[in-house]
Amino acid sequence: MGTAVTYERQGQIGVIRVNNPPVNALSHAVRSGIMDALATAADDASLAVVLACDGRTFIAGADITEFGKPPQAPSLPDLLLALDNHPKLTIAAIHGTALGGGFEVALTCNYRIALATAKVGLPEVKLGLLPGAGGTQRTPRLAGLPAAVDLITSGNPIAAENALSLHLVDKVVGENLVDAAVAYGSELVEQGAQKRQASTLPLSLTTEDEKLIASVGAKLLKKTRGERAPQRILNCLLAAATQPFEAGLKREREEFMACLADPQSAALRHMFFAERAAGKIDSLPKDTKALDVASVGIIGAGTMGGGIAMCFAQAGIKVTLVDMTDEAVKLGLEKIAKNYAISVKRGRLTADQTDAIMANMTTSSNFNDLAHVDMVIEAVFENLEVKKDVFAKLDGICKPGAVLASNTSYQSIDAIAAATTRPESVLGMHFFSPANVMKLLEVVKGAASSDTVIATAMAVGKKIGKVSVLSGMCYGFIGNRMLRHYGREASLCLIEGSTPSQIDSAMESWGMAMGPLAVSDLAGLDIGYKAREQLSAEQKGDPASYRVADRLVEAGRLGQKSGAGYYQYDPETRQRQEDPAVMAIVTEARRELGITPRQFDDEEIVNRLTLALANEGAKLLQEGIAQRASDIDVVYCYGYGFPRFKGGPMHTIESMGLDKAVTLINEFRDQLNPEHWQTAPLLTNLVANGGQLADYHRD
Ligand code: 3H9
Repeated sequence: MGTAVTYERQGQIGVIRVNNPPVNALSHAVRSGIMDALATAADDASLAVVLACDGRTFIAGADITEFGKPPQAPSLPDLLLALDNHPKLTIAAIHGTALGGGFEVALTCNYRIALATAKVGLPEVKLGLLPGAGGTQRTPRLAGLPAAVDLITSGNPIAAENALSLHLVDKVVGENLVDAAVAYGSELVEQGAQKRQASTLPLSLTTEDEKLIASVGAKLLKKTRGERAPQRILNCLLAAATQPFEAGLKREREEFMACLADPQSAALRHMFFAERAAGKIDSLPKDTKALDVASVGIIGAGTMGGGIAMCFAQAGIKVTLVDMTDEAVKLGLEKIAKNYAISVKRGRLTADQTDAIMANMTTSSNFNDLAHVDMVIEAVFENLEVKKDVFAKLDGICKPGAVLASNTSYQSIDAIAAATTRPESVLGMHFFSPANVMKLLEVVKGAASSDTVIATAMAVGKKIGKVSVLSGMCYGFIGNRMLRHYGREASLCLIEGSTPSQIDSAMESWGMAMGPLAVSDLAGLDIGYKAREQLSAEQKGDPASYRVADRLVEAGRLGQKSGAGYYQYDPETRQRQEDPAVMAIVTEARRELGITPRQFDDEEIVNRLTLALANEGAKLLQEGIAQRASDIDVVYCYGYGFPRFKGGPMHTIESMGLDKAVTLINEFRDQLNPEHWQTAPLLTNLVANGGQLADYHRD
């Protein structure tokens, strides 16, 4: 049986225990161990069998690292066939999170008992998969089709009590789970309980169900922007309600295998591990301890500062929100309260919850009130001199050891740190707008930032629910440095012959949450315009890459805030519409620069924009600004609306083939602009040596 699974008798009850840290995933050793234990239990004198797990959780699913490798018998479906046909009563004892294949194991048992703190769910859709071991067939038979549709297409786990009310769990206990499960088993035996197989429960399709499946399908098509697993899940659920169990199971297997072979699932599985890898900092000594952060000061009560304050207050950390005047902090706080009022109205939070969050916030217009906080995050105007002044002031006020962070998007952390006498305490914590919604946090390491300060920022990021990625110091850090190249190519595609709607639609159909020009309109075209005003002609680069944007601003088209930018916006719905006036501006800019427009196809747009990102990403990787390629993917998927089902820009080129990516980049270099398209040496080297971005580590 090995060490991953053990079997023992407690009186008349056999107890199978899985012990496969950290999450008891169904690796080959676990599958074969359970299979052996079931065989032992079938032949001994036990009257019922409890399946329980050691450690922090019940089985949290198939072992994701095994996907894509040659299958090893027994497969999970084979194991579940043996479990379903087992001669004894079977009882799953659930604690922690019974997820995916783990919950499918539990659903195949005859009875389920759970700790009140446990959660159950079928999160496969988040990996571009579907429950492939009977989950799509057993769940609707136990809980009904509407509940199954919700559980499996959302992938979100539900609490034990909720599962109880949906008949997915039979009993909930507060403590001593395994003892309670053994007692439950004895009770069932005494009562003469029969084996109860979800597979034999009846299920039919009502007209209401049919309507539900059609409407959920339509909604998901729009929401998931091209993900295929949700539709495949609905196919399986439809089969569950219209076909015998065996036929439904066969359909599920076919759809599961199709998902597994789909590059979307490979990308989503890549993202699963990428998110977890991002939290690990290779250069930090193992014993580095993060400081406790119980209180934080946020400087700047504008949109950004307010959003950051919300993140901390929601995580139970005391916030002091500071701005120059009482009026500014009052306005900031009102805006926060308004945001929470909307959340209450939409049912996302209760009034009591928002009161508790607001109670974590105090405001001040006096920097001296930051004397005792554990961490300060500066979110003032994006100007180096202003930021240096703030940090010099903080240096005189804050207690020794306080972490001093800047939310700058571009400025040098080293220059900011040099304004203090404690550069080791200074680093960047770059949030993305709206800060209370966007998951990404770039933690920017300055030359002097200490290990403790870096570890603290990463730990705090996790505590406030962000996915944190470490970036080294360069202009724009990981995300915005790459974005310049993406934005440049979008502008060049426009002036060379495309249209705003073709560019945005091409990128959106490919999977981006929003096309690049629509994003510029949302952010405000005046921001880039003002930034360019500070630059020399040389720094601004190729005029073709900003001429149209300049002319739009000069025509008063600042983006959504002025009702028009690259598009015209409906004042009520904010729906974008093409505007002939924009194409007149584009035509004039082409004439000024002597550009003859040409036909564009969507593929060129997608290739130019994604390869511009990835090529710069490879340079960041080689320079050591990013720790690993997958960190860059996390930055783009969580901060810039890159589709997770494409796995980020680096995974995109890895999966298209680095040789093909380099060939295209070289073609762009030769045909478009050698300065814009300097092929990253790392990519050329990897192609020459047959290497992979995923394996690249800078020495
Ligand atoms: C499936 O079941 C398909 C079946 O329907 C059909 C098959 C035929 N496999 O997240 P954490 C690792 S699909 C391998 O930091 P937490 C994880 O990488 C699967 N490894 O902990 C990390 O490693 P490291 C459906 C896994 O406490 C470590 O465990 N199930 C797996 O914050 C700790 O993870 C899911 O999708 C796995 N299944 O959260 C559940 N899971 O330390 C996926 C975790 O080296 N898992 N690891 O970085 C989760 O959602 C969370 O891990 C969980 C714990 C909530 C369980």
